[in-house]
Amino acid sequence: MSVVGIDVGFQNCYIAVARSGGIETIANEYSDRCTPACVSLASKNRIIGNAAKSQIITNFKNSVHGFKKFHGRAFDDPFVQGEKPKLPYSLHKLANGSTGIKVRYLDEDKVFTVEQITGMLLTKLKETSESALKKPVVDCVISVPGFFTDAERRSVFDASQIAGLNCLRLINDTTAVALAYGIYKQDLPTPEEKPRNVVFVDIGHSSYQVSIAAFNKGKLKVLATAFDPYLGGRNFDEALVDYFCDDFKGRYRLNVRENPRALLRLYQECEKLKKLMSANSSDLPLNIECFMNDIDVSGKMNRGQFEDLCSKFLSRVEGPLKAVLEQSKLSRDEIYAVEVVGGATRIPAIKERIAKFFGKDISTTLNADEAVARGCALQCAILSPAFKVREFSITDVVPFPITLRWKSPTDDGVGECEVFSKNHAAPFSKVITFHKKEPFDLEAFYSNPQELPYPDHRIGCFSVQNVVPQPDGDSSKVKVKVRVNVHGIFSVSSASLIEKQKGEGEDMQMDTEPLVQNEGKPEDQTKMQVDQEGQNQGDQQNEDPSSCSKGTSGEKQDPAAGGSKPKVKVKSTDLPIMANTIRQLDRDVLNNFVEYEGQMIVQDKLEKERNDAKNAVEEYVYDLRDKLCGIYEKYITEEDSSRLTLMLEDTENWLYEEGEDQPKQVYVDKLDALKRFGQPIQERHRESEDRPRAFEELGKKL
Ligand code: ATP
Ligand code: K
Ligand code: MG
Repeated sequence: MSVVGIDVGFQNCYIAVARSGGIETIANEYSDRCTPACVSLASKNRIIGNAAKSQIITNFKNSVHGFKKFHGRAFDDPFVQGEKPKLPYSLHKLANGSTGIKVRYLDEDKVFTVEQITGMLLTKLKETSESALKKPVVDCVISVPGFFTDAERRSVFDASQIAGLNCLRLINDTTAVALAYGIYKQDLPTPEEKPRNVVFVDIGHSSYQVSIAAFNKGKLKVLATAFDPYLGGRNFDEALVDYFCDDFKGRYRLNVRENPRALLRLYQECEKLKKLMSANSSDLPLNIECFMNDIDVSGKMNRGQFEDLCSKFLSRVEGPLKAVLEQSKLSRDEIYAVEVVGGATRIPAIKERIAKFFGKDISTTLNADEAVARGCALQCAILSPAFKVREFSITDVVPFPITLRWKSPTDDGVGECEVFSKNHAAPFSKVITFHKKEPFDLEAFYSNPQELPYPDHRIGCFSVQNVVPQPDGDSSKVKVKVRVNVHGIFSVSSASLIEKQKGEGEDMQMDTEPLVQNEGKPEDQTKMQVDQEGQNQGDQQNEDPSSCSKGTSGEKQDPAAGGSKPKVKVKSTDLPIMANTIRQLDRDVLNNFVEYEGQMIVQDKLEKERNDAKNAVEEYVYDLRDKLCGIYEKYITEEDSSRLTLMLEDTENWLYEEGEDQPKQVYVDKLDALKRFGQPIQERHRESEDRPRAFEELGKKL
């Protein structure tokens, strides 16, 4: 079983794999360790990754990129509406209100969901890792931004299922980085000593995340996280594009914004220029030939100018740093190091601001591009029973507090309780006790809509069913387990009805206030501590992130029965829970997507075989033609040679004309036909090559 970690970036994806020698980042068929998050749809197949990126300009309407943040978002979502005019491809409102992506595929108009598009990208990444490892890849850990809400996380998880992956954990980007930082450190403080506090900053193409983690030997605990979900390298590209659009309008009278192709080219050139400016502070040129209306354009920019252009973005660097430090309650001198990753942290002005805020040099000991993927692979290794890895416990945080609300006879008709506070440890389960006579609904939502980078603060409604009063007509005690699971997703995961036994009635709590009981142990402590023996943790593996236990779990212990009190005999019955979470993809629809992805994979494979067959003909033509004037010259009569040359020329012309687009078999037959002439010459050549060699061998023996 392979152990793989995947960083699905807004712009760049990386795959890392755990091997006995350590963690390695995998290169794709272009020997590139970075696979662009780009999917291009065509009339015969899908083109994904590097090849798709090179089509962004030529096939702009069907080359989908910049889609990561559409996960879990409605079409009417203000973020989606804000992105829409900037995209070269079309968005489309789906029947369930979600964001669809409209493209031409197999010569038909098609609307794909974002789960399908990410599913395609993940299929590509899966295939890349399979061809590097030469074995199937199923288990993996995938990174998500720490600020992703439940709807976004579920959507990414669904994408992994479409690609046939078994995602053991959706891990927060900076948590993966913290793991990659800590697991191999030999000099961490012992558990009794003061922990080592490290700040992790990740600024990618689309967003900015920061967290502080406390390390001791064998463990890391995230203390706090903060974000600017809308600040990343793309803002800096946009600032340059805006500048040059104005510049070119003034100097060349060009309206670049009206020409999607030119605009895309300008984006690419501006990104290159931005990267150059990170290494160079002098004036740098920007030249684009045949840019628009046959006009060549040129401009220039230097780092100082660039920083002025981007001052409003640069001033946003400090906010999250301040927020994370405040939440952690640490002082600056309690920070051991500030580690930065993500491409945009290469911008000198960003680095300077981070260093200035913490009053210390920033460290770049981690690979800025690959650290997230490497952390994912390490987490996958820890979770996989198939792999032995050093024991390391990870405690993450709940980034946005979560509240439960229910109907209550007192409290103005509604009861409410914050079940997970900000920065509460995660994953984590809690048991809440209710006193009810009938089925009831628990509505879960994020407590502070104003801090949420998502327009809907609801999480979902969980109906606890089959609740009945006690035989004497009293309320029943209902224990409800709520949790934030390993993917960072909330659920009401189980419920049970506790039946009074004789003699127990007196000390029952009759209030309607819930009794919140921490289960004592964060889930993480039991789930993450995979020891060298590779302990099986089967129950965690195939977890549906939104599933609720339908009354099959074995949670029968009465938390109140613990401690010093004498044990009370109780009978507990598991209750079914109906979950209705927001923007949840219907399971039947998901299954159809899984099936459709399979069909598209087959289609791509057939198209690849067809293309390979065509290329084989072309290669044979070139190869034989070269050899006819070279090494084969002696083995064919002049007359035959010119006949064959003519035939090769015909084939070449055919390949550009009616042979351009034929079924695979046509190419196979064509190649066979050519080989009938070519092979005898090849044979004669080989025989004559072999003859002297055979004599030599014979000579040696004699
Ligand atoms: P996200 O984390 O937002 O999902 P991502 O993971 O795809 O995005 P990264 O690969 O970390 O993003 O970073 C890509 C960004 O970094 C791009 O905006 C790119 O232009 C920028 N970048 C890369 N190298 C440099 C450089 N030398 N100077 C400036 N910017 C750079
Ligand atoms: K990345
Ligand atoms: Mg990233």
